[in-house]
Amino acid sequence: MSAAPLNFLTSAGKRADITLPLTWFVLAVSIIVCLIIAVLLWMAVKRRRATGGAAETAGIAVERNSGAGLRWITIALALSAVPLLVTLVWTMAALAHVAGPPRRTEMTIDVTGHQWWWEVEYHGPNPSDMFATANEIHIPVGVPVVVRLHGGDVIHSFWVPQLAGKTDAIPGQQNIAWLEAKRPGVFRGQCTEYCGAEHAKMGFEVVAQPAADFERWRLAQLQTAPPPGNPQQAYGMQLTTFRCGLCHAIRGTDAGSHYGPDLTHLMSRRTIAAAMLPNNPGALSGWVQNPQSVKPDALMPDQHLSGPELEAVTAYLETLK
Ligand code: HEC
Ligand SMILES: [Cu+2]
Repeated sequence: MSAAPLNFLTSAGKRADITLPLTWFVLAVSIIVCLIIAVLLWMAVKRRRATGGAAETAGIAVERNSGAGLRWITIALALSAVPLLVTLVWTMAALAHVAGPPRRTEMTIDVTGHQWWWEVEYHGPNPSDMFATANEIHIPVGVPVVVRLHGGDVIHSFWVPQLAGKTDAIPGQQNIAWLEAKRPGVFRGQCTEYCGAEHAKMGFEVVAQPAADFERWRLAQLQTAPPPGNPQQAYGMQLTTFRCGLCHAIRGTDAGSHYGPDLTHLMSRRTIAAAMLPNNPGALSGWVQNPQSVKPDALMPDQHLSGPELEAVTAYLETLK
């Protein structure tokens, strides 16, 4: 079951724990009700099957219309009200539990939905604790994390089925979601509000880590990019700042735009292009040269670099650990 990354019938988080039993209950009740109706219908048809054509059918209908069945209707209504009532009360209680973040929260992050990727910003007590990343959210295990959701362009929706339900990310408004993972792991998320051509290719991952690993990751993300180590990387850095800095930031270099994903620690991420490609050198240089073939209409144009230019850019990007 864990092989299906968006499987919402397993839970690894506090919020999913609350909604999952309700999901199973409603599913079970629905199946049972459908079965009961099907059986009753089948029995009725079998018992009263007419053999004498239209006249007999009419006769049966008139003959049986004595009002004796009304009692059964009352009983059935009363019976069906019970599971409906249970569902109502349970839903209200579950909503009350998952809606707001718990009172005691230690961490708040900002997540912005863009066509078609996710910007993730971390903060701390000092301005120097702030950094941005993309499409990969790290959280410490067992800590409730408040996620302030924003819409960068159109309405998106933030969903990590194994951790929490859906919350919309709306331009001009701040919605609050929260995540709390029970165990370490990588949990796949997805945009679930149609937001244009590449909506289906707008995924992300939540990486839940033990506190010490998370802290190590956070400190590494705060670093600026290292200087290039050889002439090819230096040439790559020059090209990257010039060609890509219009849209991307690499902290510590002149590339400072936040139009596209922050690339400062690109190589620390498991995937690129909003969880669409594995992050390896082949996929990376393929994406840089021809993003439009992976995600047609993505807001990164094909780059038309020469062979040596692409090699240098890739060599430089690979230093962004
Ligand atoms: C016109 C703006 C623009 C330019 C120029 C541009 N990009 Fe992008 N880039 C984007 C956008 C927007 C995305 C997000 C695309 C998506 O996933 O839908 C992106 C995504 C990426 C990603 C994937 C990042 C991730 O974590 O998923 C990489 C790597 C990347 N660009 C590298 C480059 C390089 C290298 C160059 C220069 C050779 C470049 N880009 C030029 C806008 C741009
Ligand atoms: Cu979408």
